[in-house]
Amino acid sequence: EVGEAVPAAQKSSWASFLKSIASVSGDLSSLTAPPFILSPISLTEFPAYWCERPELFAAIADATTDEDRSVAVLKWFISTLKGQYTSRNEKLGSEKKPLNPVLGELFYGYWPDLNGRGRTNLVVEQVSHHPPITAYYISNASKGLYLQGHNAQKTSFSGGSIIVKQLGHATLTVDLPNGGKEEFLITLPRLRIDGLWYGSPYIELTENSFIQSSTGWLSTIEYKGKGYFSGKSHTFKAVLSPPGSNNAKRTFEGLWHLTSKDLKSGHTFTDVQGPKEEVNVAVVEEMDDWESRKLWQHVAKGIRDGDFETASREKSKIENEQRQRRKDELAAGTKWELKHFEHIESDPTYERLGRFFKANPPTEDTYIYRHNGPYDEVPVVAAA
Ligand code: CLR
Repeated sequence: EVGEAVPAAQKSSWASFLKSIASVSGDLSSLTAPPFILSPISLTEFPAYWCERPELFAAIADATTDEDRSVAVLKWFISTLKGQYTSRNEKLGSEKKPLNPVLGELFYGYWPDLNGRGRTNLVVEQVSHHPPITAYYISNASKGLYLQGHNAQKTSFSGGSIIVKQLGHATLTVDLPNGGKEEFLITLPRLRIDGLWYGSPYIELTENSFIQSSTGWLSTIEYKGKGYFSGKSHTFKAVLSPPGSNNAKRTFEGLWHLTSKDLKSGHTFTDVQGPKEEVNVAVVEEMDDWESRKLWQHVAKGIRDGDFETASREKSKIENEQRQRRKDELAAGTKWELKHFEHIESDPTYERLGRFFKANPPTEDTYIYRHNGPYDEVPVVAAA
């Protein structure tokens, strides 16, 4: 029988949802799911997971050698995985179906300057609705750190699990003390969503992802889950190789949701058991109408209160308004303008750095930040 974690009244609806996933491959965002699996949080909030340990992000700027900088980037990256991939289980009881952002939806936030780590700002914009694509920019200007990325997903169904191929990538630019810049290309792991049959989905990461520095240092991260051969869930092994070589100079291994070790020294590499810092956002009353938590507030309240009639009525309002907008644009021959990002067909950083490790695909598009977010300082014009 389906779903020990599924409320009795929703079992048949969960079964048909699973069937529809199996047949509709590609984009799950528009499938109707039973209420128990709905999350009140929009996908535009997800880029905040990149910076919930702001001191690890800031620490990238303190590294003094190319090798150490690549190690610091890897350490920060691995330390984000717990938040990215297990936090809904902790907060909401299982992985859930996030709200599907509307075109132009925004999410702004920041982490304050504490203990000399500098302030980190976040700007997110939904740059496509169909297929859903989310662009983001995270910057700590006082440390000279700029992360730009976008993500989309291609889903399929296999062996009772949802397989999610992440499309998109991130680039991290680091201002160096000598006035130069170092760039990192960050690719994203593949996800498998297990536990569907029982109605308690959770994510396992699979295959590889890469972090390629413009200095030539490359981190190759391999992900494994609970396997046939005594493997534990959320296992990773990362190998750091120097410019022009495939040989491991450093190896890091462990569980990305708990701790890992630097195999050379035997010291702890990552430890994410301590608390993380959620992003700070404005109060809803002061938000722009397009900001996620304001836009979805009534839907989210309905979901949280278990009032799914209100949730679905409010959701329809938003969707109808969007449909009308698209019709009006078509009639007027205009098109929706992105607010904070500019789309370009091929990302030169991706192509240049991707060549080092034969990135697949060899080119990708990107969204360039316009530096016009609410927390970007107005440049000071020097007095004459
Ligand atoms: C978005 C980008 C983040 C990491 C991340 C984590 C969870 C992923 C999400 C991404 C994309 C949407 C996602 C979600 C888990 C479940 C959800 C794949 C990659 C799908 C659309 C919902 C499936 C529905 C079942 C839970 C029933 O950096």
